[in-house]
Amino acid sequence: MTLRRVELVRVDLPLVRPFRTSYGTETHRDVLLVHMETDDDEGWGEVAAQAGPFYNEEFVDASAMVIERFAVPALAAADHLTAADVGPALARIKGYPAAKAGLEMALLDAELRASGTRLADRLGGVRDAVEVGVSVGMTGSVATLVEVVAGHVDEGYRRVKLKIEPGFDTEPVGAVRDAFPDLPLQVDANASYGPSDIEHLCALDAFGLLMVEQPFAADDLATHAALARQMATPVCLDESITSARAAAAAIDAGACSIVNLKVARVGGLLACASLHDLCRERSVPVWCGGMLESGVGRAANIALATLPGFTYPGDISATSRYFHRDVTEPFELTGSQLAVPTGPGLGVTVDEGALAELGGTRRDVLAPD
Ligand code: NPG
Repeated sequence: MTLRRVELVRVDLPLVRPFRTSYGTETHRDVLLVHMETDDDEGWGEVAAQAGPFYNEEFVDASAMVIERFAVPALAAADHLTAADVGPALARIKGYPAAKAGLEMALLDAELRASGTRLADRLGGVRDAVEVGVSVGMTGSVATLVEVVAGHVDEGYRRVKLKIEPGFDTEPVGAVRDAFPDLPLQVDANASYGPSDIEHLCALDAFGLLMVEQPFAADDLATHAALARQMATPVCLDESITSARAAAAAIDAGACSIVNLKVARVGGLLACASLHDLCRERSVPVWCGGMLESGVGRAANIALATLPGFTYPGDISATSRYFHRDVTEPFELTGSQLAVPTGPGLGVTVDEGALAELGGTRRDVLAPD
C-alpha cells in the first residue's frame, strides 16, 4: 500500500464519572485518532496515550508531535507498506508505544477493509463475543464505592477491578467483598506501593481476589517476585510489560503469573498478538487492559481479546460506562459480554457528524499530492 493522507483528529470526550487512580483523576478523555488514506482504502486508529505523562512517559501532545515529525515521514518513505512493516519501520523511534500502535491500527484497518477481513480473524481470534469486566476508580468514601460497584453488577458486569493505593486498600476491598461475597474481584495498584508494603499487601489474600495488578514500580521485578513468593493471590503485571523481552524477563524472574496486555503500552496489536503467543507457550494467562479508549480503540481491544490465551475478562466495558456520546456506534453489553463487530477491519464507523458536534479538530500530517 502507499500512504496518500494521514490526518490527526483530536476530540475531548467528557467521562460519565471521574476516574481516580493513584496517577490522578481523569474527568475527560483527550482522544487522538489517526485517519489514513491509502491507495486501496481508508482506516482509523487510536493513540491511547494519557493527557499527562503519569501512567508512563508518553502523553497525547508528545505522541501527536512524534507522529508528525518522525513517524509519518518514516512510513511515507517506505515503498510497499503493510501493517506488519509499521513496527520495524518505527523501531528507531524510542518509546511512544501508543503513537506507534495508533498508526499500525489505522493501516491494519485500511488493509483489512480492502480485503474484507475482520481484525479478529487477522489476529487469530477464536470467539465472536468476549467476556468483559469493569474497572472502578477510587472514591471519596467506602459507601460510595460499594454503591458504584452495585450499579455495575446490576448492569451485568460479572468481574470488577478496584483501584487501590496505600490508605485505600483493605477497608474498601473488604467492604466490596462483604457486599458481594461471590463476585470475581481483582485489584490494581498502578505501581503505588514499595518494598516495605509486602506484608501489608498479603492481607489482601483474605478477600479471595483473582489477582493483584502492578503493586510496585514498573522496573522493580525483584519486589514483585518477592511478593509473588509470599502472597497466595496471583500477581499480574501491566506497566512492567513493555515488550516481549520484558515479558520473558518478568516470567523468568517469577514476578508475575498473569499478564495484562495493552495495545497502547506495547506498541501495537501485532506486538500484543506476539506477546500473547509468548505467554501462551509459557502457560501464562493474559487479559486485555484498557486506557479509557473511544470506540475506535475499544473495537481493537475486543478483537484482540478473542485470541485463545485471553482467559480472564478484559477491562473493556460498554460505551455507557465511559461516555455519554462516543465517536463510533456504542458498544452494549449482552449479559457480561461484548460482541465482536462483524464488519471488516475494526468493524466500526467513525461518525463524522459526532466528531464535528463534539468539537473535534483535524490536521493533515501527510497531505495528498
Ligand atoms: O476500562 O479502559 C478502561 C479503564 C481500565 O483501569 C483501567 N485502566 O492502569 O489499567 C490501568 C487503568 C488506567 C487508565 C490508568 C487510564 C491510568 C489512566
